[in-house]
Amino acid sequence: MIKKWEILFDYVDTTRDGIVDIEEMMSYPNRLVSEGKQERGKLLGDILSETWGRMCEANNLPREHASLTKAQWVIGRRALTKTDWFRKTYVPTLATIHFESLDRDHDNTITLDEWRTYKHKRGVTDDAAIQSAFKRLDLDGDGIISQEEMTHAITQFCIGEDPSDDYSFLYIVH
Ligand SMILES: [Ca+2]
Ligand SMILES: [Ca+2]
Repeated sequence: MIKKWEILFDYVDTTRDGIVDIEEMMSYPNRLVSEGKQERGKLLGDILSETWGRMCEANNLPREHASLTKAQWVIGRRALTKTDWFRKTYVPTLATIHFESLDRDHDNTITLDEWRTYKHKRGVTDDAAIQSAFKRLDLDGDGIISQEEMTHAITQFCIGEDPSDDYSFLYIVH
């Protein structure tokens, strides 16, 4: 449980200084807005602001505290997973937005090429790893990732307790 939250921390900590600040946390919704997706950016921004506030509170910090260390981040994520809000609001919203942003041609499926484009942007270049991750996501083996398959992966990552059904590879950066 702790390991996957550390992986997510490294994913969000783009400056690699061992601290996630509020700007890094909000960079994804801000990017959506700058790409013209105002509505999606606003929705995700609201969700991540609430996430940030709750993670700060779990560390006895004010909601608007500007940065979290990795240890504080793990405490915050563990507290979040115990809440209904996380299961019912955060997880489905994140899954939908993540799916939409990977589905670049908007045909409601994610192809291997779309998955590869996403991983390349995150600095992953090992094509065997990219393909094996794609196969893990493609539960029914039809060669594409559906919205349901992505939602399963994000849900398992966020709230799954089964270590044999681990989706940390979604967020591994190299
Ligand atoms: Ca597509
Ligand atoms: Ca599939």
